[in-house]
Amino acid sequence: MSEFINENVNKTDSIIETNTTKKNQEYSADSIQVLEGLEAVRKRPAMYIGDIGVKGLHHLVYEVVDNSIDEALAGHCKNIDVFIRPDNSILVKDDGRGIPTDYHTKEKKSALEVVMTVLHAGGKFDKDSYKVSGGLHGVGVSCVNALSSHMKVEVYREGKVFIQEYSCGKPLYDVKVIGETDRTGTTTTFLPDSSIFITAIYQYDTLATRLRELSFLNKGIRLSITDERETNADGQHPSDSFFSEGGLKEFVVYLDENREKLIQDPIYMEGERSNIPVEVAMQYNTSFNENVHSYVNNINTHEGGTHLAGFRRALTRTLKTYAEKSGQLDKLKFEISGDDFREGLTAIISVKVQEPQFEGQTKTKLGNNEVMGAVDQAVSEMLSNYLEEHPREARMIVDKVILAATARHAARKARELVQRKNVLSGSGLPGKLSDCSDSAPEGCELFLG
Ligand code: 0RA
Repeated sequence: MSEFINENVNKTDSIIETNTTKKNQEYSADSIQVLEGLEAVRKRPAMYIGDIGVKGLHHLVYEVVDNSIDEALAGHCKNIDVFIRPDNSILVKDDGRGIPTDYHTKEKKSALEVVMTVLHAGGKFDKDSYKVSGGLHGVGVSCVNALSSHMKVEVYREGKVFIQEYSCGKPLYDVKVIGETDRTGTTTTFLPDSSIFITAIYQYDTLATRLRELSFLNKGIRLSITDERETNADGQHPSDSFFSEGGLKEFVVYLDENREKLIQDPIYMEGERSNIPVEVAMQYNTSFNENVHSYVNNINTHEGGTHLAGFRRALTRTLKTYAEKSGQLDKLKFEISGDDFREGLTAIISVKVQEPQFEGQTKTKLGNNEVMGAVDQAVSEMLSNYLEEHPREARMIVDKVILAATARHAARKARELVQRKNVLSGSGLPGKLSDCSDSAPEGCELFLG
């Protein structure tokens, strides 16, 4: 984020300089600001899209698709189609309202051109729109434009087809009307600049996997991908279409496809707490692994954060309270730990946060404190309702938790026994530790713990 702040400071400096040195003040300031912005992206692309390798190359597609997802989340778009063209350029087509094309008085150009050529101009026209999607770097489509040797946008809107093309982010001509139409939407084509990216080849599976994930995270949107570089035996291009009606519930079923499930259907909730949309699905299987994924604004938060903490807290507390009430814990001689509640658990937590604070090494850890309570509340309510309404399943889950706790307890006992034996016999340990077992077994135990 600090890069962006520096970027803006530089921009302001250059505007001030321009205003005091150039005659045609306003125009120069405007155009310099635009050019400087996109030049900065070309000069230091990694700062904006992460890297210039395979990841960055694919990030360009996600950035464009994210804009269409936003339009879909606002309720105006149902279909997003991605095509890998024979020359490794990418075409993204949506059936939204179309990017506005009206004249933008402040920038003295079409709104469409502003969106395509000004850094961070994405959401300017629709302040009230529900805009939470957006890549990890949230840089907008103008960055993709800056890093493309050629880009073209077609807008279907108000009965007309508008078009503009660019080279390395610079418009080749003003926005123009090239025909009439009875549909609405936006179609964007771009060819990543081969002088910037280390690789130019798109991976079908990588894009397909992300589009599948997006379809689960945003139920009701149809996303498709077609690879025009290949032709099957039947003369068709390889293609996949993703659509999820059940959202995260289906995501969890998909993830657990090859595992034996403990309960028949995933536990699922969708709702809003303190203005934060929260969606959670969870399923227990017979394995011992924890498989919990969390998302913020469609971004996988690998490092977790407050939303995950809220989920864990609610899970532990709600299950524990239920288990205690049910009497199933009465004979248990030891404490259940948080980990025990997550053995064999597959879960997805997805929240949409208006101003996410991303922290951590890879900026994939949510920092917003208010999200913890929202998720905690939502999950507590969902889970306690579920447990009350599904006593048979509830019993199986508690049994599974007790099994995990018992196994953990037994493993610990066994380990302690082996260590104690080793310490007392003085065998199998290097000199220093063996010596210490004679003089201070207590301290040694602690040390070996
Ligand atoms: C802001 C306002 C409006 C549409 C969009 C953004 C929009 C942007 C993109 C980017 C890709 N596809 C898109 N579709 C729509 C329209 C506002 C209005 O019509 O009143």
